[in-house]
Amino acid sequence: MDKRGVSIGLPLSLLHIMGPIAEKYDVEFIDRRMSDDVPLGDVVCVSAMTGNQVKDGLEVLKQAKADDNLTVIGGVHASLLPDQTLKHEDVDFVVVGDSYKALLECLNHIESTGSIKKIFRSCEQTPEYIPPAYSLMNNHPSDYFLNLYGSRNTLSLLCGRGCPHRCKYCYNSFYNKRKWTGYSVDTIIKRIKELISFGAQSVDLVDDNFFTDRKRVEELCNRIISEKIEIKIFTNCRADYIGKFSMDFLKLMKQAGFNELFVGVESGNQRVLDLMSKDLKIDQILEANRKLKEVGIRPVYSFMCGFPSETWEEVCDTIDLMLRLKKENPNASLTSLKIFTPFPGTEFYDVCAKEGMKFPESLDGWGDFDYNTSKFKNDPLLEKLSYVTYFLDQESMVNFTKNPLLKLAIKVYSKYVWFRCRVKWFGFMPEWRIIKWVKNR
Ligand code: B12
Ligand code: SF4
Repeated sequence: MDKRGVSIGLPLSLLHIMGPIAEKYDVEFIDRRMSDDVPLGDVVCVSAMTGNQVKDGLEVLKQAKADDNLTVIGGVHASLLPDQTLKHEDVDFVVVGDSYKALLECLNHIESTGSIKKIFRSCEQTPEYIPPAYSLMNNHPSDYFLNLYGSRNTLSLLCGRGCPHRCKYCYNSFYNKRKWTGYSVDTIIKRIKELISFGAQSVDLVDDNFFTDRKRVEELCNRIISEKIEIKIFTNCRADYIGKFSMDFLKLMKQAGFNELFVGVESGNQRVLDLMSKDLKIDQILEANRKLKEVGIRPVYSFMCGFPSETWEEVCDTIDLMLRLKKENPNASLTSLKIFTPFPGTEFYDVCAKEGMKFPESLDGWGDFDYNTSKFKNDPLLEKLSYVTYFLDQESMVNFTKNPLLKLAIKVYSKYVWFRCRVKWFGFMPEWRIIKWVKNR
């Protein structure tokens, strides 16, 4: 749990690079999501993705500069906008990309010259695999148990980087240049056993695209089964991949512990899917749904709306697809219809900028860039939909409470939302404010 009582995953970003750094330097590791401590040291390194992590990171960097220390920032945000990031008065160095070697180079530079304001870039084609340095943490890995998909003791694990696809809302084309690197089955098995030794009952694979190499997954499943490793595995998978997988392969996955798959459907309209270069057909989504139903792997489908040029009729196609997927596979879980936010380093970011959307011009501004407030379309109807569509998935909502009266109310309201979505009646809808209030409490 973090300071606010929200469950958070292992801090893999720094754990995956700090091992070799700790062999040469004294490293103190602070997870600011868990503690208010401010790092003390000659060099303070921060990792942040766009948004509130940047904001929190800047507080740390400011304090470090006030204490006369040098500062380094790395991670997704700094890698996507290195020049702008370096301009910040509290940032001395930016490290771009995945490699610990670039950070070592930066630290060597500090030792040898001491001059500041420089960007160090990872030049490796395939970054070397560095095991997460759990021993550097002040916390035990079990403090990072996630309560995901009905399994309480879930720990995060990275089995590879990158993705060969080109979705315009995703950082991959820019950050990973559409390249994929997968770690070996031996490495993954070793890491899974290690997480089990920490008490994990399930793992959340945080890869961009875990299924890029189907043969590797097959080998992994066979190893898990033959070594009788008791673990549940959660990760995401493209619908077109599932459509192409044989039933035998899906059964093997299920036997190995893949009980749920997160599937990014995004839109129910072919033009919009093509617009975002999703390279996915509606038929493939329906086929994936049929196969997952047959094999008994529960899909969790996600959806977005509010893309540049998307019409209301196209949003309605997505609502229709949400209803159809759930109807044809009642075991499926639906996320609510999320409103699209363009992140830096994606093709849609440039599209939205051309369409007139204003983006922060400084690192401070990116700290306030929030997926709740920085949408391309600020359409009140879409906002209402993003809240009420939580209730299309009655089973998931009902599980949020033990109160039988509340459960009954959710069931009744869920039927009402289904009716609204079926006939596309989104007129008088005062209840969305209550849902918003409860959700953001
Ligand atoms: C797990 C995850 C989460 C978790 C939290 C993760 C966390 N660390 O706090 C949760 C579910 C909470 C989450 C939420 C969100 N996420 Co997220 N998430 C991921 C995911 C799947 C894995 C992150 C991870 O652990 N990666 C593994 C580590 C090892 O990789 P890494 O962080 O890139 O670190 C490497 C390098 O960047 C570098 N590095 C990192 N830090 C540093 C620091 C220094 C000093 C140096 C030298 C190097 C360095 O070295 C590391 C090792 O190679 C990534 C996608 C991915 N596969 O990475 C998306 C991703 C990071 N998330 C993303 C987004 C958009 C979001 C949300 C906005 C989504 C949403 N709409 O709700 C929110 C925002 C949360 C916030 N601002 O706080 C985007 C980030 C885009 C961006 N511009 O920052 C990503 C890339 C997904 C994507 N395909 O676009 N997320
Ligand atoms: S959204 Fe998924 S499939 Fe598309 S580029 Fe990103 S990781 Fe790959």
